Amino acid sequence: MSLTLNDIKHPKISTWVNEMIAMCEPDNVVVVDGSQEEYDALMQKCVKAGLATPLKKKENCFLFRSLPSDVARVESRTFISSVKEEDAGPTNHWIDPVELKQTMRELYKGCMHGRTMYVIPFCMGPLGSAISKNGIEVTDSEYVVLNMDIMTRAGKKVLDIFNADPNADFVPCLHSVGKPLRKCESDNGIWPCADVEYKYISQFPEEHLIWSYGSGYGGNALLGKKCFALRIATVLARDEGWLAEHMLILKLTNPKGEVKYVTGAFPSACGKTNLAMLIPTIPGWKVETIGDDIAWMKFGADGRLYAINPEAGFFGVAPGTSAKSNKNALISAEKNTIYTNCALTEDGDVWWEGIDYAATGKLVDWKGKTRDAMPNDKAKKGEEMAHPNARFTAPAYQCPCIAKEWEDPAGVPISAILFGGRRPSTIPLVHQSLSWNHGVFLGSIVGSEITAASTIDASQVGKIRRDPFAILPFCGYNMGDYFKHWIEVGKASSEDKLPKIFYVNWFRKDANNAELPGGFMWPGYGDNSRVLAWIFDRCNGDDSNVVETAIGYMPKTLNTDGLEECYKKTLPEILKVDVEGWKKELADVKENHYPKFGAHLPKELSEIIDMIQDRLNKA
Ligand code: GTP
Ligand code: SPV
Ligand code: MN
Repeated sequence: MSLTLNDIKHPKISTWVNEMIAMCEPDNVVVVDGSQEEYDALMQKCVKAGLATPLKKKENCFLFRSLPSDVARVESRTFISSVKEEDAGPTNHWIDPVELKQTMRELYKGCMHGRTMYVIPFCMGPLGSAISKNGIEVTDSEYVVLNMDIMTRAGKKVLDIFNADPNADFVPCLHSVGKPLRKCESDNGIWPCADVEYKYISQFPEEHLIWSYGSGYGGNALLGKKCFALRIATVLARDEGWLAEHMLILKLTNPKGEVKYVTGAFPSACGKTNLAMLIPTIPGWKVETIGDDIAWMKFGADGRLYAINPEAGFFGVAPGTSAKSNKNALISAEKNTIYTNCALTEDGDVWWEGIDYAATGKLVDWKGKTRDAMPNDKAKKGEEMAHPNARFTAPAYQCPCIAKEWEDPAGVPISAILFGGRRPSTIPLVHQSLSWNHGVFLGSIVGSEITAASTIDASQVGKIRRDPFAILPFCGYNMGDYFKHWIEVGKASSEDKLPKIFYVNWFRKDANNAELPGGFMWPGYGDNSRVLAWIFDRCNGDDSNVVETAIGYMPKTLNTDGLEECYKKTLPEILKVDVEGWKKELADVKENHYPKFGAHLPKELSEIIDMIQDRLNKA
């Protein structure tokens, strides 16, 4: 039943695909139909090639192992190739598009020898939504096809949309693992990719075009995700007056049954999936999931922002995921799931650090080495059984707390936007902005410890870097202009209709307090519901539990019923304004962060910083 090139009736797509075939010279071409039979056959091809291991313990689940040089996004090899360097801005890597295309064409020439080219018609967002957008990914990786099947709406149903309308827009996405095979050569069980210096993850913002070469992993290769839904979509959003964001979307229901929708931008591996699937520790409250990584938000006729999740699955961080921390994620990934770079147990299950039970006997680690399981998961950095950025790819519909409206083409109206990151000091547990522009300021100064999701260089992990709006590696244009766009969005509606903006920090540390697991002053996870409850009430205009401080609105206290004693002791400290810390923070923003943006920095943000500095001086 599989589709061929003749099934594509959209002239521009046919022309583009034929050009890619002429350049990449694949042995075969298949148009992906998105059926279960096709998925199963491709998976069997991977198993036969030694690239995938079926998991005896989990229905229709498979484990892949990548190479150590291909375990995460490679930001140093990611390019925003706009015509003018200034349009890429100070935070992106830039190469002139003519030059970059010339370099990459050389690499792409014949790069699919010995391989099949898969043409994947896919839709980001619910089919038929006015907010959704379509793309075509051409790839020589079966792993990519399988992941795209889970992460996007892919196949015939999207091809039908293109075939019905020869003018239907699409974002062309070219991907190759960059490992052509000689005659009779095969991958021989080794994850195909190119050496780091030949990897290129390139976005051409003016053409809405993506070219990716040399990596098969995650956001480098599943081009609907970070490349399209963020780097290209931020450009589309700027031009069309909406927001494309690195944000989870959750549905929050209070004990009275009232509902509010919340989005949250935290940098990679800083808790979006966990918050989106949280099980509240306070009675009567409920969290359901709309999305765990990306939100597209557009104004409705009523002046409110409506969000959709452009994705159809979760590409979630495995380590740290346990029945205690995120049971809903584990259940989502019980069947029909692809695991990458996890450890394999003797009885055919996956294991990772932080799964919260000891493995017994032998484990095959993510590098394929058989080792004795350790009694606990205290592996030294670099010697983990599962790679710190090991992932599961699971269909969203399998999530036990998926909201019934998660595929509503109209999206859900957003009441609150959260920003956050891993900040061991200074930033309190929660504070609310005094205005929209103050909220934009908070987004612009987001900082976090570097995690394994954003680097293949383990020595960088733990250092703090600014990651404005958690979108630093995903913004398709000048970040200063992106700040300006957020200010403009605020002008397009009124404060009462715009979402309220909050800054949260689950990661305050006190290294000297031996009582605290991991040194964290807040338990996080399900207990974050205590913070969400305050945010919910603030969105209802509840002024009964609030103090106006120098840095914004803060709770006097939170619901602490059932909170562990040690955290009752740390709570007052993390609900305080650290005046001296904030003075240093703002000085750092003024001296080291904002100057990068030069004339692109909106004056509104400089005004906010002066205002907060003034308030701190009086505090
Ligand atoms: P990406 O998929 O890379 O964008 O990551 P994410 O933002 O979805 O992060 P995720 O929810 O997967 O969490 C990553 C890591 O942070 C996991 O190891 C979690 O266990 C840990 N984590 C999540 N929430 C909390 C929290 O509230 N407190 C603490 N201490 N750790 C957390
Ligand atoms: C992230 O790094 O923010 C991810 C994983 O969500 S990836 O899809 O690889 O970008
Ligand atoms: Mn992410």
